[in-house]
Amino acid sequence: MDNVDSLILKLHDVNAVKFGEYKLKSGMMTPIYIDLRVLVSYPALMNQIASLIYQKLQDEGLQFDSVCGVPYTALPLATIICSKHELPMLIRRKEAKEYGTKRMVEGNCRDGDICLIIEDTVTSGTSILETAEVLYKEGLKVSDSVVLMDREQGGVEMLASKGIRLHPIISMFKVLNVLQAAGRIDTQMAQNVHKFIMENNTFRYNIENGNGVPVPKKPCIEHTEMSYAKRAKLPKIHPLASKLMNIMEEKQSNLCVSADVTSSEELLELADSLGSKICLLKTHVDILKDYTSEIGQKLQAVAEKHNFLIFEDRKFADIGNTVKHQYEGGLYQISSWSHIVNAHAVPGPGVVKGLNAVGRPLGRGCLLIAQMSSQGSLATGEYTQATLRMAEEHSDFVMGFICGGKITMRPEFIHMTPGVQLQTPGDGLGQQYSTPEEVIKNKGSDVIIVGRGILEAPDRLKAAEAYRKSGWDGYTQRLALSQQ
Ligand code: 5BU
Repeated sequence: MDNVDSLILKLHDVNAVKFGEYKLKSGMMTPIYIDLRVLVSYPALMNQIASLIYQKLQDEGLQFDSVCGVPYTALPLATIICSKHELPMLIRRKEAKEYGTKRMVEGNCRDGDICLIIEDTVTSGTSILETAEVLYKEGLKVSDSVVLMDREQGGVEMLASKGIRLHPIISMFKVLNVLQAAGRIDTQMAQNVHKFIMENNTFRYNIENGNGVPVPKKPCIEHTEMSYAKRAKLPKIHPLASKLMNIMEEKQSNLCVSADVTSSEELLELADSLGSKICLLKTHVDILKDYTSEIGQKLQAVAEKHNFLIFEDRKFADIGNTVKHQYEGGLYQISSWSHIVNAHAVPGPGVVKGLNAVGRPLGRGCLLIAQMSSQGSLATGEYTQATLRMAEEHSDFVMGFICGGKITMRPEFIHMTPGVQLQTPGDGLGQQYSTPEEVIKNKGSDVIIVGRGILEAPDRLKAAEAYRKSGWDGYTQRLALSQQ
């Protein structure tokens, strides 16, 4: 059992993590309550947490001149860390003194110094922001904050929008996983809490329970949509998602053509003729009737010529060891030529771990299938949420999702949506279509995936341009709407 797992169990033992009906500072009722104030009675636990926080700030390579704990719970934690590692500390007063200097911060504040904030638990991020604002008034800068527990309710995103990077050590989903695996809570409780967190994320779009179609819920905290160019520069973004977003911005295209053709010649011709219109080419290599090992290399050359990426829509769904072979070997050797692949979350995290072992050293990325466009799809509700959680726990390889629309407000993840056409309602085989405008502007997705809307058009190039324009218009309108 690793350090974090054993800590979670100990926190549960001392009632620092409780389940029931509790009221948060905001007045909101919650089925899970984290109260780390009791920790001062458990010195060994205090030391363990202080070590974890110090480890985190070292792992992240954070630069700072002083440390400030958010009063009161994080104050003794900051004290232990600063004392042990001889770091200068600052104390933020909760209330100004009645006499003397009336200062709100104790300790030496030098203009322009960077102060690292330490916090025990984050919900929306407002406590950290309040502390940062007091520090700003003293001329200090705050760029990073380390928190032990992240309730995953929008704190990371809210603070990022204010220029503070939050580095959480333990997510609420991790707490649920560990406690459930140890038999401390049952599946029903884990699901209830999970649902609560997802539905009360102040920055995340809500996921409707019934059919899994994400509906934009007005965020409690104003959120400004970020441009692809801005998202490409986020510190935690997957390098390939960053590259793709830069391509999208440069080519003004969020169009992925689904090259569902059965001859290699047609595939290469399609890639070359539509290359200038697309950011991504999606393939089903196993439908080619004349596949040869040069196809991958030839496709790569066309992708380089027109500056787009390749996405093999392989939909891996087996145990880690098998997908490793399927990705790397066999006839198609997918990992050698496809920048991106996708996978179902159904097998559990092993599928991502297996793909990661092959793909990450090659700089590849993976999309998880969180929702499907086909009628009656089972990838809805709880399943979508579990997929999201898996992506969050493997964000070093998972760069985004296949989904119907935006399912997370984390801007480093990219959303790609198939089932897009300008006209047809369906294909008689269960495919369901939405328009580019609906998918990008209303549902908040990033990339439209279009197959037959372009392939079956009398003039493929003209159709690709119509989809490119429509998708891009949806994006610029969405940006404009969020800035009003
Ligand atoms: P269409 O011709 O635009 O309907 O093609 C859609 C493509 O996207 C096709 O290759 C499908 O295999 C793929 N697809 C999809 O349609 N729906 C999904 O949920 C997923 C993939 Br995942």
